[in-house]
Amino acid sequence: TAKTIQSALISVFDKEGLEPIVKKLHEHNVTIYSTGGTEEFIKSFGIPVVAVEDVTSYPSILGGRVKTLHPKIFGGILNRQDHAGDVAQMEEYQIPQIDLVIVDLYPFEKTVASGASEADIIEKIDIGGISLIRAAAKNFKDTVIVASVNEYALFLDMITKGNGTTTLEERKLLATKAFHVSSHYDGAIFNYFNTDETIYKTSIADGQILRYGENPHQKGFFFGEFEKMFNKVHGKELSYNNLLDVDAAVNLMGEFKNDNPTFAILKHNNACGLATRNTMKEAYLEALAGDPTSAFGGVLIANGNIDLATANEINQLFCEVVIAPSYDNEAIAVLEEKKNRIILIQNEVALPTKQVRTCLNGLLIQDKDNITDNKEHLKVVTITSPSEQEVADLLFASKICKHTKSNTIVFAKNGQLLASGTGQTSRVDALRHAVEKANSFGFDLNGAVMASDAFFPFPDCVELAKNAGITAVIQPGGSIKDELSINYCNENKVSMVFTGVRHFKH
Ligand code: 93A
Repeated sequence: TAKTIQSALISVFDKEGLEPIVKKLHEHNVTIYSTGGTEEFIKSFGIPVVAVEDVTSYPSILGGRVKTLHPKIFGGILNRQDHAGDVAQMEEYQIPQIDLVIVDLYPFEKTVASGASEADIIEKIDIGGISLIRAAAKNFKDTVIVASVNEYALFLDMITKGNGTTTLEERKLLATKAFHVSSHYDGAIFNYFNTDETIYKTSIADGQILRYGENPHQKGFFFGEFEKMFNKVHGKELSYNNLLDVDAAVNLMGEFKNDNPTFAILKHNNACGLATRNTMKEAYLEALAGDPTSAFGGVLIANGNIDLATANEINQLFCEVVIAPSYDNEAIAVLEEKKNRIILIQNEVALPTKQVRTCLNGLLIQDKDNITDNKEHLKVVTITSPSEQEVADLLFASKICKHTKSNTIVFAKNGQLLASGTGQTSRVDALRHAVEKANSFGFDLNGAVMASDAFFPFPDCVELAKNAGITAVIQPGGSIKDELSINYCNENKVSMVFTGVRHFKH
């Protein structure tokens, strides 16, 4: 697949860095075709160059708007060398082969940034150059494309190594980079033109204008395929905040997919109630008991079918959204009694494995936290080991902890979330908050377990927990002062397990 470069079309706005390339091409006896300014530049090194006008028998017209846009040029780039028809037509129309295209586009973004007039900006929309790039990249089997100054070094390296030839893999790599250049270029043009969100909407399939963003004075959009994930059976339009809560709910409930009937109530993206029971109704009632105050206006999610008995209970609560994989018909009829209540049937659809958010003037992208703590992760670090029920509760609490805003402390007992401290700037505050909450709703924390999303830097957390009645603790471990927390637990008959996995969520 190694191909020798015998001819090149060079048309660059920025001439910098071109000299070593043309010299190298000349060494390999490459015929060079070029446009006005670039032609002059190459000539200045005493290297022979053929003007594009001499190939097309056409001058550059319309003030340079049409220079390379001609079948003799595009034919030379796009012809398939293993295609008999193409080969015959190249002969018939006297089209010269072009093996290599080097382009540096009109500097559109720079011109916009300079505050130039609209007319000047429009003139900097490159048409011929972008077409040369796309044509050569499309025909990477036969043609080499160098679409930006940034690829000069890579390209020089390739032809030096290949002694004037390139491999198919190299050409495909350059084509990939070329399409990156062309898509970025058109994106920049779109961004310049787009000042109205309605254009934005119609330009991206399935984009949706939300009533507003997080607050009424903020505009908001959702880009995604909501209908793939859910059948909306009833209720008002989902808001920006609803969508965020639904996202949190679905991710959280994903941890309990294969468990007994489990029900969760979320507020502000955190679980304020969650329980696993033998029936969905019991699970709902025990989730509600976790924090009946916060449940008002919450987002509800079940890991299984919602039956009539459960729906009758839910119906007594004012809630924004109910999500379940299925409902009995009578249950839907009951839930529909509230006009605005959003009822969603959740389909089995895989969620993205990456997470994206804006950061400064760019984006942060990361893998999702896809580790669920299980029995095999647990390393008992204390003299006493947790009982079987405690182990089950520790893993249960850890799943909730993973989906709660850091710093977080979660208390659980017998498959029920008793309280959590969420989104605090100190872990001790999260713990104090959780104790206070549990007490205020009448929970006895004796024999309950505690999960922490990250390690304890000091032994104060285990001490406060023990005093509140906690008998078993799950945490990642890894603090230089772990020993102090372990010693305290040993002296006070609290058992503790390390997972080695931190679950920050910011
Ligand atoms: O105005 S264009 O869109 N029309 C064309 O046919 C065309 N062909 C190449 N601009 C065109 N180019 C661009 O000219 C190249 O992308 C490059 O930026 C520039 C090089 O012009 P010169 O060699 O005259 O300096």
